Amino acid sequence: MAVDPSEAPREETRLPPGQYVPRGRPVIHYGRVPPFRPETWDFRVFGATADGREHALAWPEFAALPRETVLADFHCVTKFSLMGNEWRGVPASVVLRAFPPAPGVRHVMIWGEYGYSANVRTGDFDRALFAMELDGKPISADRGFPVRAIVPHLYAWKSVKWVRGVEYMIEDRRGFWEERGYHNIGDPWLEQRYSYQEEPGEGPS
Ligand SMILES: Nc1nc2c(c(=O)[nH]1)N[C@H]1C(S)=C(S)[C@@H](COP(=O)(O)O)O[C@H]1N2
Ligand SMILES: [Mo]
Repeated sequence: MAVDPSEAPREETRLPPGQYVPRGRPVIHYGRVPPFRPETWDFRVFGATADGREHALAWPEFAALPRETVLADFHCVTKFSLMGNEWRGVPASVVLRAFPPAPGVRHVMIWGEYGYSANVRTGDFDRALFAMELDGKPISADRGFPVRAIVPHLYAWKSVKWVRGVEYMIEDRRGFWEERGYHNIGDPWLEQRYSYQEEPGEGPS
């Protein structure tokens, strides 16, 4: 499926409050870029699965899942935005259908290498993509090769690079940056940047 960027609304109207378009295309993450070892790489689906079991997909199995293309902007909470990225990969909805969560699951923890994590509500997860390509090429190592999550409608710290799996959760729990003072939901259009802005019910108690 090809995406025509000229059909998207203009950049100015796509910029959430407080964000700017930087020169260049910043790369940022906490810690080091992990190596990719296809023989040992797997994608785990665990926690409250419908069948009560943990599932693991080896690299060839994950890479064979159906892919889609998504044109999405990318908003870092430090206020830069990367506009008009064409991501291609496995929709999270494909993972949800292949390995359904148990009834009662309302949250998903997306796990990356080295224990990086981000929590999202299942409704937000359903709109995410496990991207393997950016603008027609495999994602570069520093942007998350071989697989990164893209949660296009939430701040970019939720878009976990070097993804290794998802955990279905009945109770909400904070991920890496959410534990360190960032908003549990992180909607850039509502400027949900910090945990002190959370309304009752928006975060785990
Ligand atoms: N595994 C992992 N993923 C991560 C991060 C990280 O530190 N580790 N940083 C997040 C943050 S804060 C941002 S803004 C984006 C940056 O993505 P980019 O380097 O492709 O611009 O990655 C997100 N994904
Ligand atoms: Mo960020």
